[in-house]
Amino acid sequence: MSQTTVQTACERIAFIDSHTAGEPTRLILAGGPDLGGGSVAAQRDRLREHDWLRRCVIHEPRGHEAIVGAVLCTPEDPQAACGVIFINNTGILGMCGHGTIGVAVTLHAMGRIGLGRHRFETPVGPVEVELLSPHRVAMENVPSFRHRQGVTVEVDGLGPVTGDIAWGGNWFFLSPNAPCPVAAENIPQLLDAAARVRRGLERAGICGAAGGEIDHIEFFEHSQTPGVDARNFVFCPGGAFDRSPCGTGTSATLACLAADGRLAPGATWVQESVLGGRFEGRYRAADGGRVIPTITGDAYVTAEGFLLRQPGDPFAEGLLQKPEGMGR
Ligand code: PYC
Repeated sequence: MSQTTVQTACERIAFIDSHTAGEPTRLILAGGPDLGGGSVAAQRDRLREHDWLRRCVIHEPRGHEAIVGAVLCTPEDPQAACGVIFINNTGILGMCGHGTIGVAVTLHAMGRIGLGRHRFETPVGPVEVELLSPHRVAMENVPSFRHRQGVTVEVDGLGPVTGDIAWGGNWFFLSPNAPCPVAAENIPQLLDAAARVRRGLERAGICGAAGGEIDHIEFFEHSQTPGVDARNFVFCPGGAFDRSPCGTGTSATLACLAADGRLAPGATWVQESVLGGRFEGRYRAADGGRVIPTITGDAYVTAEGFLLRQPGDPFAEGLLQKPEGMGR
């Protein structure tokens, strides 16, 4: 067989890609900056100082706006299987549910973890995963809660839009008031509406607890599909939409359902994405009205290799088609 690898000098970043219910995760294994040791939160801060890695692996031409990256790092807790820092096209994510499922399936495909229970350390706390099969993962998320119920925001072109504000590892505004059905053919309209809602929240100074920026907007509706409770559309911070039902968004949904007394602890909620991928969610009650959500979903590895940075490449740190934060 002829030589098929690049022979000239390049910096190499080792990665494995996966998708979880259609939403991509790019696990970065080697080739990034030295993050030192300590807590994963401290390593996250160091990663932020070396933002070239995020820009290189997420932005075009090596990535695209829907990719969530997961930078593998050393956990502080010796019991944890790994540390992981999630990144996207705007910066560093607190948590990422579909990404956690993707990382678990990828580490298993690499032979680094077996079936069964494992702990991953994230900057916002430890997350427990249970690998139920080589593809199916139940992920126990960080404590989630509803912060405010029935908040109405004035939105350009849409008028008043009402929703709940909840934490599921990221801040969400969850609303049943989409201007059109939550359906694949309406994705352009849903993207536009969600971006407007986000701007409306910013303009009105509406935040999560402790001033947390509400950077995810979720529209939802009841599903007509037997065995599915709801269908959602999740708008992500950088202007992309989540192809999956969104693990942190489903966690925020569970927190709202629990607060309304509409879902009992341990009962299953089937959440479908605008593209038809499904997660199963359930929760157990925690202190202070919080819930501990468990999100179960399937992931599959899709590619492995090296991202290359050849000397002289003007886009070695990615191509910003639009200034960061302008995707909405
Ligand atoms: O699954 O939590 C999630 C997520 C956040 C952003 C994209 N996916």
